[in-house]
Amino acid sequence: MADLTESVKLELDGDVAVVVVDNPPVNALSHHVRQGILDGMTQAAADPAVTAIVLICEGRTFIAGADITEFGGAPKPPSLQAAQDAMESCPKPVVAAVHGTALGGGLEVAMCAHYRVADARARFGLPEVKLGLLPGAGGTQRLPRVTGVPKALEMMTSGEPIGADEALECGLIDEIVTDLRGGAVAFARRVVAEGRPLLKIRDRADKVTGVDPQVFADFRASIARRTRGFLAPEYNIRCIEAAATKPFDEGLAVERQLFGELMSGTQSKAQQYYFFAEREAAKVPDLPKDTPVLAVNRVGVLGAGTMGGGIAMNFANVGIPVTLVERDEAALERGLGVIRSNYERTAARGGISSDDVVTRMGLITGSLDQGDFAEADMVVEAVFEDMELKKSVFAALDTICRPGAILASNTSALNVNEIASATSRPEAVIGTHFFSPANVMKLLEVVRGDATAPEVISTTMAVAKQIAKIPVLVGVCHGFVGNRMLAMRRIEADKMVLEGATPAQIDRVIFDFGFPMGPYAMSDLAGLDIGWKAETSSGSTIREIMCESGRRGQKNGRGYYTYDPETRAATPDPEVEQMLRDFGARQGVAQREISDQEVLERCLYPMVNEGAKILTERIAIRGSDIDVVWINGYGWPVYTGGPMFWADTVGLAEVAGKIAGYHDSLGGEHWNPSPLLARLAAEGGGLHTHRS
Ligand code: 3H9
Repeated sequence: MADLTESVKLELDGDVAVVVVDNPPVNALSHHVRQGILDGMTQAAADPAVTAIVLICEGRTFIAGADITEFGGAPKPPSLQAAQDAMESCPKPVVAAVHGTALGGGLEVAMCAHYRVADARARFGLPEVKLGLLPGAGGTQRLPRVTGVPKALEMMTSGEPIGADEALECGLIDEIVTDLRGGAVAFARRVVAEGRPLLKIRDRADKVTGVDPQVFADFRASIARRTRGFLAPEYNIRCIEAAATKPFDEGLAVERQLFGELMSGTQSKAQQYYFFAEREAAKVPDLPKDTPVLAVNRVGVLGAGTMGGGIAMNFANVGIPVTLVERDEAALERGLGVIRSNYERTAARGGISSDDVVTRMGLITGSLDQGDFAEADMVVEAVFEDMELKKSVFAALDTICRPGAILASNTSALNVNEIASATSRPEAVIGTHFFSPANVMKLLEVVRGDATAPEVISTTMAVAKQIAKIPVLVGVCHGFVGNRMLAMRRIEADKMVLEGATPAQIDRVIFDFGFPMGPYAMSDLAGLDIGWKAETSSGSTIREIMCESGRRGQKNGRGYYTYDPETRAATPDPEVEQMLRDFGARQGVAQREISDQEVLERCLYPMVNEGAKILTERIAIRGSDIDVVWINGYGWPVYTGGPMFWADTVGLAEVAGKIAGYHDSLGGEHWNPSPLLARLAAEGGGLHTHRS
């Protein structure tokens, strides 16, 4: 056995050399890994006692890709291609042995072996698209040569991995083995004994010859909606087109050119930043490392409405039994019915099996008695957003729940400290703000009260991960991070529709920026009459005049837009626009044409300003946490990095200058410039890197 570098060693198993990579946590292709693979291949090739070589990894996974932390720095030799060439051109059979995930550069390395074996749980993918990139180590040319064009298109534009069975079926691996190392060595010996050829994927052309160009056109059309605004999916497609139309080396040149373009652009910087931001958000700096994580084996959810039902599904999805309590039989039946039809719809689309539907429904027990929460380890309240109601609910939970249970509120804005004050155990109370639909949206704002105990925080963050959410820990203030910033956008949008902009113009600008929809389309979707009462409505706000004129949003086909009853297509409503202009005129607001640029600035800059205030008040731990909230909770386009990263890209001096200008010309507390923003702008600092 010999240590080749700090992370790679060479072992001998009889006549088979085993190159072992050990670079925790995910065996990324740091320069010493590349060096080790290159040296291992070279030495084994030169050793007359060696007949074949196995490349294998220690730890939880095969190589999970290039070392992203090295991106942006000066390239360190050797290149990945040098290591790959050493494998591919090795005169002895090279077998890659895969467990865990062979991702990105990891799969690209494996595809340079002559053969691949894997254990049954291994997964294979080229997720570079999620980092705003394309596989830049030959993956764009090799994958389609193995899988064929349609599968390569799907894998590379989605970034989603495939399992070992599928990899075997499409020829990406040659065998599934149970004992990975033993199986790989035995496979290598068989290759030698049977005199099998040294297969090079680069030499294959069978699956990329004669591909109908229409395949690409159809595929582009099929992903247009979900990839709107992103550069990387199109660049990946162009590389696969090159694989189907050019010799290998020319295709490689196209790959290199397009990889370089993406790497130097802002989208990939934003998406790489986001990759680490999401992982950072899970870390709570002031929690001692040894803070226990409590067991959560049974959960209670109060309220079987849209939110409560969605929340219950999250737990059932990962096998945690849920007691779902409602006030009356009809509401409970309705809630359970919605859950069942959600599951059935997913099953009909092939997302889960019909057995899964039965299992998951079996994990959700409906009840009309809150006393059934007595055994729960965690109860999530999802009742109407009203402080008195929430306090009475928590007072009751305090008497019902066992000591040590976590009492969580799904409030989207209210003061968690005040809610906790209704109990004798404020240390057990925490906010868990799910986003709608709660079974789909990834974000979970975890709201820490003044008294919330460390183990309640650590457990809630861990449970969030267990139910596949992206948790971000925030502090108490009205609306927390997300809704507090959203309110700033709304103030300015509502002012602009009285000054002469239309809801459709504002929505278009926000949509073109990359959001899935603008504020008025979003209001129509949510329903305009949430919290509106006819008896007390006095025609004094935009929402009141909209509701008073019978507009409820999508649900009755009339909101800021009119909706086609069949297709649900939205059309701007001239009556609404006139109504808003009249309302503005009654208030003495001068009308003028508002440019798209002004719409964008007045919608987004107050949010940036508020984000800076949130950081000053330590409501968010880091600027990057705010970006994680906005990308996952509100659809802020990830390729701009989120509001904090985006503001830094625009330039804080520019943003701060505009905010000061709008403050002077428009007034309003939300335009009061954040001193932090002004300071960072003056010092040349960044919001996305700021820690509070
Ligand atoms: C590429 O390969 C380009 C090539 O085509 C061309 C080159 C020329 N680098 O996610 P986790 C860290 S692009 C550096 O919590 P899990 C991560 O930050 C790459 N660090 O674990 C975290 O650190 P910390 C293509 C990395 O078990 C720790 O590892 N590959 C990298 O939930 C644990 O990560 C990808 O995009 C990396 N490549 O999931 C794969 N990957 O503990 C990216 C992870 O300090 N990685 N770290 O917070 C993943 O998808 C997941 O990490 C993985 C494990 C599924 C592997």
